[in-house]
Amino acid sequence: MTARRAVIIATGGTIAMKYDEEKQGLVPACTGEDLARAVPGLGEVADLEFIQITNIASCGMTPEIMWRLHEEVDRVLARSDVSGVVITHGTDTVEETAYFLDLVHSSEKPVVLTAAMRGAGDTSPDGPMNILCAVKAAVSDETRGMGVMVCLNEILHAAADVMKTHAANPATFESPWWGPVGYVDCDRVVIRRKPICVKRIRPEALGARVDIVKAMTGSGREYIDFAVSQGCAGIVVEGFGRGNIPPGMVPGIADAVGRGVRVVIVSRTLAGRVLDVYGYPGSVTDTLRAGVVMGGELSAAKARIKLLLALSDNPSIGREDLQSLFD
Ligand code: DAS
Repeated sequence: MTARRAVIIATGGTIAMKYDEEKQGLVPACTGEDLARAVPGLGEVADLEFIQITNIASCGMTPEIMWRLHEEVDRVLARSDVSGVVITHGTDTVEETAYFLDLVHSSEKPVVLTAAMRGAGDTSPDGPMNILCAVKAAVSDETRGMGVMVCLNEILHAAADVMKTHAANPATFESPWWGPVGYVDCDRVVIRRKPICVKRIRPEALGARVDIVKAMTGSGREYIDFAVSQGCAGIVVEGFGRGNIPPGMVPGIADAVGRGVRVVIVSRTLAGRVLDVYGYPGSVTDTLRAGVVMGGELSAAKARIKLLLALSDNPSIGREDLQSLFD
């Protein structure tokens, strides 16, 4: 049988970092190829190719780099000799890049993002096992049609659900309320559920600015006005509970919508839908009157990615069409 082929696209992250005396901390030090070559047995799982897109901490990730990744992924997955793609990334923002790539994904072949909480030179680094599992998942028949996933700690998460939940512990990634989609065992990849209702958005280029404004107790309209003044085409407002916000923010939202800015409300809770169950000032009933779209179960970071792609695809998308994308 011909060996399976995976392409590893490296972007940086702690997985590729080592301690630097001069800088007094972990800094990028290894390429994707360096990392893969140090994983025992990886060559028996698949033939590998390497692309180094960046070597940055993922706090420096941008939508533009995500777009470049998307173009590389499309190009690589169009090849008949490639079974899947692995992307190495920092853990801080991997859930955003994964979600971006999932929304624009168009192949039956999987993309698996992996990362590490410990540096490549640390005692007991988690990177090597994570890379091994990610490559196994990327070339497995079981993951065809699963879209984009994140794999750490032998666990596979759907891009839409995964979240970094702990600042330091290697068991940081969870899919709150829904759980993982599967796991990578020694002998095979086990899939327990498949993502459903993924609405894909494939703009021809990125062309919109979308910012997040977080509601605070006592917030007024200032940060909404600021986002509008910066030329945002969309704003994601992270509210409380069912999506309720301080009443003082609502006039700013109504004015923003009046100027053609799309405003999506999400919740700072880990799970559950934004909904118009209350009738008081600042409730979703109130902000719906002001013209917002309800962001469903998405985190602010992921809703921002979705709104960015939707507005890039169609800058004049109607409110109803936008709402149906978030439903
Ligand atoms: N250094 C951080 C990052 O690049 C954290 C990590 O990768 O674990 O996101």
